[in-house]
Amino acid sequence: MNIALVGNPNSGKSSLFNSLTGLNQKVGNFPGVTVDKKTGTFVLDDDLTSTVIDLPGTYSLYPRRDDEWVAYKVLMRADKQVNAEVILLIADASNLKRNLLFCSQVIDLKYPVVIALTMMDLARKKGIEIDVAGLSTELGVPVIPVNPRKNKGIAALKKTLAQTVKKNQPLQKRDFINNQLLAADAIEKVKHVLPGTGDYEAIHYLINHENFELPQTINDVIEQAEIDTKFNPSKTQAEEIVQRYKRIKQVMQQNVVEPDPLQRKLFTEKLDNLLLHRVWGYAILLIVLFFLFQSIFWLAQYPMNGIDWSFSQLSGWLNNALPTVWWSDLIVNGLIAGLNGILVFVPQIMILFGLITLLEDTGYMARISFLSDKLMRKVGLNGKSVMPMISGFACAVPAIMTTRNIENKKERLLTILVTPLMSCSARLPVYTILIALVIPNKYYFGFLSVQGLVMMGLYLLGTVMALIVSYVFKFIIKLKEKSYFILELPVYRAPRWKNVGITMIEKAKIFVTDAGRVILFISLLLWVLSNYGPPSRMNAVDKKYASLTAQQISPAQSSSIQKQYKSEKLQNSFAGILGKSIEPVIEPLGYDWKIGIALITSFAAREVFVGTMATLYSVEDKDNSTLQQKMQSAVKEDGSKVYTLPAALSLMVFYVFAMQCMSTLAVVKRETRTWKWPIIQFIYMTGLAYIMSFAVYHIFR
Ligand SMILES: Nc1nc2c(ncn2[C@@H]2O[C@H](COP(=O)(O)OP(=O)(O)OP(=O)(O)O)[C@@H](O)[C@H]2O)c(=O)[nH]1
Ligand SMILES: [Mg+2]
Repeated sequence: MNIALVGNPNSGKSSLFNSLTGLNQKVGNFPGVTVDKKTGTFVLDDDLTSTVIDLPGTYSLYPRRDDEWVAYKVLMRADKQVNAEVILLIADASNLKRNLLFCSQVIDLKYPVVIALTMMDLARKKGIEIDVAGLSTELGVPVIPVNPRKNKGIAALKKTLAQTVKKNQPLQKRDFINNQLLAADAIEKVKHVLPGTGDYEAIHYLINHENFELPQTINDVIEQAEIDTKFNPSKTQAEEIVQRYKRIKQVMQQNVVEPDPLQRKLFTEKLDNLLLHRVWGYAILLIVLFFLFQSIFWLAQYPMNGIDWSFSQLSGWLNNALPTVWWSDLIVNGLIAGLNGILVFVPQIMILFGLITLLEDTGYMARISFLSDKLMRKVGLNGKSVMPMISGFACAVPAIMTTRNIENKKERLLTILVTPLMSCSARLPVYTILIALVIPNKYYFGFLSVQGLVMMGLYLLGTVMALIVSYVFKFIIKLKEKSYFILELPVYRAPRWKNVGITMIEKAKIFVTDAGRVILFISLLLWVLSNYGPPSRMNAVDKKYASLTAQQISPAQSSSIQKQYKSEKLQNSFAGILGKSIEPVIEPLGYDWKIGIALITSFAAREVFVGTMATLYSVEDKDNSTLQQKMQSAVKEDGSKVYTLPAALSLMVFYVFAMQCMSTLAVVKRETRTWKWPIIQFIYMTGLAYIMSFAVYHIFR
């Protein structure tokens, strides 16, 4: 049995989905969190297992955005993967009137329906009283109050669902409104070619038939019917809404007692007076963002140092314990170094995701959208672009998917194009290690960390560039469509700490497994590439040093010769040859061939940078020093330092702008349905990276 969960955005669908299935579908206090379908199963009754499908929120059956289309297609039986047999409708009791519009539309589609009434606690606070039994009689479907946040009412809901599923409840005869009145003749013609279609469903076929992949013959008949009956879609829609609200008004009058709207001021409204204030609102916003970044850097440093220290202990111990054979080198310098490179960033990623979840869960994210709409509009974006952009600080892939809730096509495209400029968590490791190399670890006033400020500067650089790029593209991309910004501001809610905790752990897991796999694979590959080379060249190096070490020398000389030997071997290895071959291109940016290797490996995914460095430096050097110490002492052939301030800054800037992520390109292709935009994105971002790094290197030199 398939049960589809539908309802208005932010009404608690995903929360209920989680309560039913025990899964952890993403929940957030922001309309438009779910943008795709997600399936789970649960035991409905002793002997009955059901599948539930969580869907994006929809305000009405007239979809405007891509995410609304997902739910609409399921409801119109036009989604081949989902066959919804029972509809679990979610209605927000604190906004009943608006929610009933959608409910009444779904009821008229003639599905077996059960309504779950969420937010009863909020409705009560607002002073709204609902006669649930009366409402159920009036609508002709079961209505069950639930609170998925507190897991209340779930048992009763399951029982009712089981009854509905089992007894195959006779469907309502009477429509909520008389749909026949809207376009009787046209409806009859549709029903003639699509037998078994309900009146209201027929209206939707008339309006949206091109989107349902119907056979051409049927499409032709429908189009002919429209012409013959002079069917006017927008007039029909408008009339339908008026009719529905008329009836909803009656239903509300009979079953709902609403307080005088002026009487009570909710906590949310009082708080919004401050947080959306013309001056204070923006000041608070800046402070919030400031603390967001400071805390990522500041809070995470302790666990990070701990992890780094443990790994250097571990590899020191292994170095002594393992016999000196080729695979011990692979384990210590390939595997362990690669693992260290992954795990050390887990604290920062967890903190970043935790804080973003907190912003979303409390409802403040929606206020950020609201406050920034004006600025965003100037550069061709929209207040709704802010949520994807801030999520882009974590990872561009899910962020680009959330752009589905932007109505305007051009604004959505611009948001997709610039979101990867927001510094994602994969860049964090690169920034962290480079900052530690060249920026002093000093504090102003005891808490303002200089390193933290530079970090913030990098994030800001990406953000400002995103706005500039959008502004430029706004003039280049020709796509005209009316733009509007409608975002429902959700009420403030206490964050659910469990949700925050789960998100943090989930994201850490995903990072360690997904990124980890890539990093480990590339680390190992790199270890091979940097230990082996064309035999002729490697042999020549071997020979040269064999004769050198044969001479009588002091131990100090011998160790320095050993180092030179290893370094020369690395240069002649496959990796070395690769890095050397791109050296001419990157030299103007201040990089050496080792950085060149890192740039090549991190074109698939940026996370690989640190692992690459770890592998490259450990091939040359076998001391137990940390990667940072090794990089610190790295020198070029002429003896000058590799990681000077200009070179490191230039490299940071390169990582701010360059498009080095296959997954992002793939998701952009999927969302824009063409290769054109990912290709443009790749070219403009990489070009920008090159030019900006060049400029930075030459300014600071
Ligand atoms: N007070 C209260 N809050 C609730 C209740 N049900 C859900 N919430 C909260 O409402 C917010 C939205 O919940 P979601 O489950 O993400 O809503 P959704 O319908 O899936 O939203 P979209 O995916 O954006 O359409 C979350 O902050 C929940 O914790 C309820 O019964 N009472
Ligand atoms: Mg959801």
